[in-house]
Amino acid sequence: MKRQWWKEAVVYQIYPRSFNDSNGDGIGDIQGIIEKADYLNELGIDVVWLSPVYKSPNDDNGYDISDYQKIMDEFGTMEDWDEMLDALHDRGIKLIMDLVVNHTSDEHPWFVESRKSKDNPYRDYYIWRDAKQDGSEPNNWVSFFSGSAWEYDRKSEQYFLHLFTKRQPDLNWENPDVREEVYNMMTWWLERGVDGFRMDVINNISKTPGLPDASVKDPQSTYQFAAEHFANGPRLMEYLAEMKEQVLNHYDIMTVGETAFLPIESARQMTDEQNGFLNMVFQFEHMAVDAKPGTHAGKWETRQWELPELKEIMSKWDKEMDGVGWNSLYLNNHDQPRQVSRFGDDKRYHKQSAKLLATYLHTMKGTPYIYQGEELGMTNVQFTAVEDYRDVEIHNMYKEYTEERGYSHDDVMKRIWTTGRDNARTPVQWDDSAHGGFTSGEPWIKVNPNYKVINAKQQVRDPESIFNYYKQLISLRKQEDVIVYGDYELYLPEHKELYVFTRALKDERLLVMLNFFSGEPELKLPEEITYTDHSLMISNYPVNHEESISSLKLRPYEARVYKLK
Ligand code: ISL
Ligand code: CA
Repeated sequence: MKRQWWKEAVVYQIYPRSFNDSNGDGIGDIQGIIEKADYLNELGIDVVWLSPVYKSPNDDNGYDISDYQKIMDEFGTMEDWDEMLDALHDRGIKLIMDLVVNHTSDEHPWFVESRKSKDNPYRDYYIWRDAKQDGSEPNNWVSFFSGSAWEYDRKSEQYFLHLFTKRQPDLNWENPDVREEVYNMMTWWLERGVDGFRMDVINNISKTPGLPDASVKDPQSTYQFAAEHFANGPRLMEYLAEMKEQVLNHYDIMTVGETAFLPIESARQMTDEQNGFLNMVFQFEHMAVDAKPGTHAGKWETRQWELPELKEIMSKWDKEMDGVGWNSLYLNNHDQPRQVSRFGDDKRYHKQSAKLLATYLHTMKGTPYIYQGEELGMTNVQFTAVEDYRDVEIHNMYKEYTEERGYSHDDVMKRIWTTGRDNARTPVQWDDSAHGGFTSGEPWIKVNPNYKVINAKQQVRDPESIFNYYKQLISLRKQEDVIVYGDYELYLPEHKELYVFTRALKDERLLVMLNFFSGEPELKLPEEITYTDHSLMISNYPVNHEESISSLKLRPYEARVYKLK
């Protein structure tokens, strides 16, 4: 495997609206990021992935872009952006931008033109279709955010496609002019100094020709989830190859594709170090371990997750990508609930389980992604009024579930508490002052009331904190090649509580022991793991260094990493 800076890096995701507000208007902004550059540097991360900061009417918090080459007013100016890039670069931190090119905002000038008439030169920048004979939508696809994926435009008497909200029309990638506009825009940012892109829903840009009806997955619903027709379409690899040739090849950058519903063979092809197009992808299989299988609405129907299933998925991705491409490692982001609430115990074992999950992510093979506040063990939130939520997905779902599906308010709120995206979007908790020190004004979304106990100020100075544990994990990665490049091998795949694996590179070997639950299971080390000497590298409990490791009892959520000789 080739050495690459992006394999050795730890990425930190900033969701700017919720990160830090510098001017008291209640909305995080670019100057707010600059204020925290030293904090990021102290944590030791190498790359910032910045969620969208482009001009946007904010129907989907910036994932609906109306100008790719302007900064959203609420976030600042292009001068602020340049200053932020310098502030990061001065500290040796790279910046990757979010590239959202499956769709634009309906306020993008291309769409404003496109909807004017059927013969407008921009008409074909988007996906317009006639109604079916009976006047209904061109097909039965459901949008990610409830209802039909088609919106009727009265003036020009056709429907346009939107996989997300009706204010996020899908671009028509079959049109070479659209592709050229996108490539030019990417080059423009690269020339400005960005170090790469995270590509939003990039495997959705090619759709099945003819846009046929999707198969019925939810018999109660008129509209059906259509991943078989919008994900991994026939021209996807061709478009990525073109993008690589025209743009990516000319820069030393890092690229990561967001790719739900991506078959592992396609991930191999996409990230192949020789002939692929992107450095890595975010696969989603492990995000479904607690979802009811079948439809996308499974997101709102959860089940108890099982450790053997998580091990199987993660080990499969390791094995399949080994020697071909590279994996990204994440357990949460701005679309997912907080990892300590979902996979740990945010009450009785908050600190221990947050550190356990951190140990896991930072010792697997791949590039770890930290989502803002994760390094503090920030948790899910429970607002009782639906009005306190801001996410368009939550509001659409609440309406559909209470009005059309007949669920009670209490029932739907419980679902939102478990899986809603706003769990991740409450402001970062900087200190124990009003609103967690996020803003001097009224925050755009309420702060999690636990900011008095969970906040950065307290954790930066506490050597035992989650923050300082992350810091330690990140610095270990810088010292030990085996953490980055070592081969992964899983032991005890069926064990329901323990996740045990080794990493090996030449004569360097690591042994990782993780107790994922609150029991105290006994670990009898498999005989294949041979060693003459062992030394502890990191752990989330005090450990007697002389203790034998051939057989031991692990404490609730205990994590240990040993170096074996
Ligand atoms: O959280 C989800 C909705 O239930 C995901 O399925 C999510 O919509 C999907 O991963 C795509 O996410 C990305 O594109 C969306 C945007 O809303 C998300 O924030 C973004 O990460 C549309 O741009
Ligand atoms: Ca602000």
